[in-house]
Amino acid sequence: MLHPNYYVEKAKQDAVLERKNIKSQDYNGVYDRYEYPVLTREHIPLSWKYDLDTATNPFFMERLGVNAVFNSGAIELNGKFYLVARIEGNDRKSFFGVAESDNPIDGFKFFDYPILLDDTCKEETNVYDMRLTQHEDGWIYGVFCSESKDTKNKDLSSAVAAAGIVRTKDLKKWERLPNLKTLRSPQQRNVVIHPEFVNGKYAFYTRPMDDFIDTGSGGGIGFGLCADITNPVVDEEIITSARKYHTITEAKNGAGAVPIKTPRGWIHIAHGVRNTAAGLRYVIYAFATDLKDPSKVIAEPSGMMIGPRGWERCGDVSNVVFTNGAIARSNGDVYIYYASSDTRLHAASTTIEKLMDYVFNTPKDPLRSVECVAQRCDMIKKNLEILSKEK
Ligand code: M1P
Repeated sequence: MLHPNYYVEKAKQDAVLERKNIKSQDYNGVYDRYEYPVLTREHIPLSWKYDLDTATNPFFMERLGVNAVFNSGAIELNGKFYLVARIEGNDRKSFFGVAESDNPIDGFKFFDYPILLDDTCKEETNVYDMRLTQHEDGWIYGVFCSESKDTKNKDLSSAVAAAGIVRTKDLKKWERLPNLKTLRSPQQRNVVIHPEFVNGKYAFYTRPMDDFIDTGSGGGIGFGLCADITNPVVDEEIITSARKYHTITEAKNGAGAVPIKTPRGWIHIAHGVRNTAAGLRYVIYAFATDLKDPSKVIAEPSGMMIGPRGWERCGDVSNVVFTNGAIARSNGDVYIYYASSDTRLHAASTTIEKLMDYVFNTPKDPLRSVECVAQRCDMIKKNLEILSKEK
């Protein structure tokens, strides 16, 4: 006999899991938002939080609570949709859970257990933000942030970020590989494996950083090649999408979803950060790189693609939208999974055709107010001519 509150909580959870998602009224022509998040802490199985034994938990208390479910890798496999979410316990430690659905926008249910990584990295304290790459070598790679205490620094909160790597064929059995070594960057976060070999080598998008929070001299999203994935080392990192003064990437940026291959180039959906009096503000932006040379930026639409709106602006780390997963379907549909304020995960839908139009036909940021106004006035002038003919 279970505690009566179990049935109450189970019914509440079933309602969340069975809730159908609907497109929101929010319009921009580039993508659609959805009314309900696709993953929240309400999606976490009760068996992950409560001791269901009434002898040891007579008050049906959460013993191992979960604070947030957010930044998720995403993949479509054998006709099903999978999210590998960052789950943060009440103890501040993050871990990964795989959620499965028959469709991309609702009904995601977690596997029975979270992912228990091989304990190969004894100094590692925290793990988060897995990117899932279906690589042409036949493996699915998961690259995530592996965080450890910086023992060389007296500051208690000083940490070191590195890129951890796992691989799997079925999202159930995960093999851990050594962490990536980047010979010229002391810290790494937001690392993504490119899905194809480049010059016969594995290609990594990196984010060179001098420090745990500040990227310092790190100039933007890096790109480097690695000959052996079982002993992963990147020597030279060149900058693809660079940080720029007075733009959405001024403070830092980082690769997000695995790049999407389109007839005109690789489309990247990344995050950009700027500083404000209210703290760091994270938005999502897009750019394209050359099909043959995925490090060469060939289109860079101005500004943000997704910014935190309405209730997305509030949460554990407010004013943040962040993506590390998207699914591009063979029928041309694209689902971008983005988290808001480090608290919950949302879906946005678009198509390859719309993304190409957005990335290649949206004007570039001219980087100065006066030129931005001139750019806008050109469009207004054309529009007024069109509208005058409508009368
Ligand atoms: O809190 C916002 C994000 O901060 C970090 O991203 P970045 O490395 O670009 O600063 C990550 O911890 C990420 O998980 C988090 O969402």
